[in-house]
Amino acid sequence: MKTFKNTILLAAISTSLLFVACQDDDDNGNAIFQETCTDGILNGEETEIDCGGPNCTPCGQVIDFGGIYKQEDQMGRPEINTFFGTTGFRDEFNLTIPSEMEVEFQERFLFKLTDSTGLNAGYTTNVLGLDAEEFTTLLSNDVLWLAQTGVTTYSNGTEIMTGRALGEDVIDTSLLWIFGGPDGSENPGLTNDGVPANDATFSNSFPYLAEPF
Ligand SMILES: [Ca+2]
Ligand SMILES: [Ca+2]
Repeated sequence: MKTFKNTILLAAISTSLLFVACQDDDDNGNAIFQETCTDGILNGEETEIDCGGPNCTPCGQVIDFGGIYKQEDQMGRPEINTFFGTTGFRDEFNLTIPSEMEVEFQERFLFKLTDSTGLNAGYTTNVLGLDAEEFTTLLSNDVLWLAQTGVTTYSNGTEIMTGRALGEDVIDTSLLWIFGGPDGSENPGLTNDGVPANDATFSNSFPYLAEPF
């Protein structure tokens, strides 16, 4: 009898631990979405199949991903359209899919960079070693590259565009590439925007937002 009671007690403790683990798998006190919410059967604390309860999407509020989608914006490299898309084609740039961007915009970027009315008529090469055509070809493909291994950085002086860390000053990096010349020393008044960091520190956990200030 005693063994039977111990078995019941052990089972109850195990069930409790399993329940707690499911409630807080992300280690920061937040309930997370359960696998049972997508398994097609009524289980866990769901009130209907795969919805309701404390862990699944509320019933009746499941997002419908059907229909036809239209691209409204893109921001692979957030500063590029800001710097180069100011001559009447910002919206067009935002609506163009990445595979068509180079054909559509590289020449316009080149003009915007090197024309006498452009950003830097004296551009020769930059710290990346890219001439104007190479540089505008790179920028006109507005996607954020991400290396699957190694350091994630927009530019740390060694690695280039292997991703982007939240705290990185990508605006200053781009200004340096546009105005700094081959060794970064040209146009010193134009190679940073005077804003070295965000006003508040970014969180280290999802969704990585900074506190309001
Ligand atoms: Ca379910
Ligand atoms: Ca800055």
